[in-house]
Amino acid sequence: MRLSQAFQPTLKEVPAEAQIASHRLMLRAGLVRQTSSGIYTWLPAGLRVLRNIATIVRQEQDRIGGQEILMPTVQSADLWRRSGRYDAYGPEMLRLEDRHGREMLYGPTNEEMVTDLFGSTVKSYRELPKMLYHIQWKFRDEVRPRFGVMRGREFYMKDGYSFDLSYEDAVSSYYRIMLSYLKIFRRLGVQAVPMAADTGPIGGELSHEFLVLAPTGESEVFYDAGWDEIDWDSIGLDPQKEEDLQKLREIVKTTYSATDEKHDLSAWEAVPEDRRRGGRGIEVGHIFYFGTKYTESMGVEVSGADGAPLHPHMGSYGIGVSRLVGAIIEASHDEAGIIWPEEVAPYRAVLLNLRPGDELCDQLCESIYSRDPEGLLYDDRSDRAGVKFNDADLMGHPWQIIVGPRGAKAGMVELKHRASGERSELPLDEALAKLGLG
Ligand code: 5CA
Repeated sequence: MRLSQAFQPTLKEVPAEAQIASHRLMLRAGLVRQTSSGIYTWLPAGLRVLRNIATIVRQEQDRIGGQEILMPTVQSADLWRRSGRYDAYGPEMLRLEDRHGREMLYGPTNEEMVTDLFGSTVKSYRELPKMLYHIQWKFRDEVRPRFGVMRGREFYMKDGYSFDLSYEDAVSSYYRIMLSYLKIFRRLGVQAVPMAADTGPIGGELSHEFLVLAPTGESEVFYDAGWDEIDWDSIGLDPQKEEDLQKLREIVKTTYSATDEKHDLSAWEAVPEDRRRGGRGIEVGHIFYFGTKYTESMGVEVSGADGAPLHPHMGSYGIGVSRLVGAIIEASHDEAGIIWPEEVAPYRAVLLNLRPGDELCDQLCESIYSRDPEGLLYDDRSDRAGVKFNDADLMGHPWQIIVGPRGAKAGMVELKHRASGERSELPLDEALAKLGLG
């Protein structure tokens, strides 16, 4: 994309309403615009990040047997009356009425809808287990929407739902998802620690939140340094192997972690002092095992192996996809702007033409840009070099390819790695090879 043509309205001034870094940076870098309290339009660069996150989530869910569906945002109140949650949910639910006077709502989550779908489709134990998920907009009329997309009213969530025949199978599904989540967050370039949690309006008896450490997080967190030492990508645990899920359960049991709500002082004191870590955290995911809560209340059963009907055991598993955009920035930025992890960045590299109009600079830039016009952002604007450097740092693409008249003459470009700040002057071929554009 040529920046001269891009719809990416960067702002020089820090917007007054933005209290935390990620909110400020998202507005300044032109990722989102607020349309009303807690509701945002996603601009092209922001949408690219949102999609990149969703793609990683999708790949990892599919890898463990998840099947993607897409349920609607608008639901009927009757569905929620069947589970008893229509009245219980309270003022966070946006209630609507259609032209026939039928009560509807904008879905804050989808347990009822997916349970009904499952119940009307699956009849026999032979068809279990099943894991369905979708990535869809949700609405919760939060009392205090704040921090930009972090606590919005309309937000994008991956919600997944598992159906198993027994408690044991359902708990395996739960830990399979937990392992998948740990891999997802690792791929997204953030460190997220699972912490035992309350189940709130979703219900159930087993629940963990995943928290990304950041000083502006809404919860206080306490955890054993062990969580920082595990690389979930290379740990070699296979979510499809029961014995590996057991190993994960052992890690969870023996490596302390808790938010302030669940903090256990005596367990904390058993953690050696030099291994105690604390701070604040942003909840980017939340998983629940709630057994037969919905299958019983909504009258969903399948025939068991012995012919007797049984209520499948369920769990539900959320990831805050839009919140993650903010959380990743909270965890990865500096004074100058955003530092995108490679896999989520809107563009892998930005190409800076320091002297548009100079024949050599233009030629060199065009030849680089033509190798990957989809994956490169080409700053071909006629602005001063300083403006381009500042915008490049603000937008935070992992690499900057800098082309100036002196280098262009010698067939050299400068590469800047945004995260480390390292700069190197390289022959064009070498620079391209390093970025996989050779
Ligand atoms: N049905 C369950 C699991 S699918 C559920 O709704 N869980 S939840 O309430 O914990 O939400 C899942 C995730 O959505 C949270 O971990 C959080 O990352 C994100 N989320 C929740 N509320 C908001 C909000 N107001 N703005 C942005 N993200 C949110």
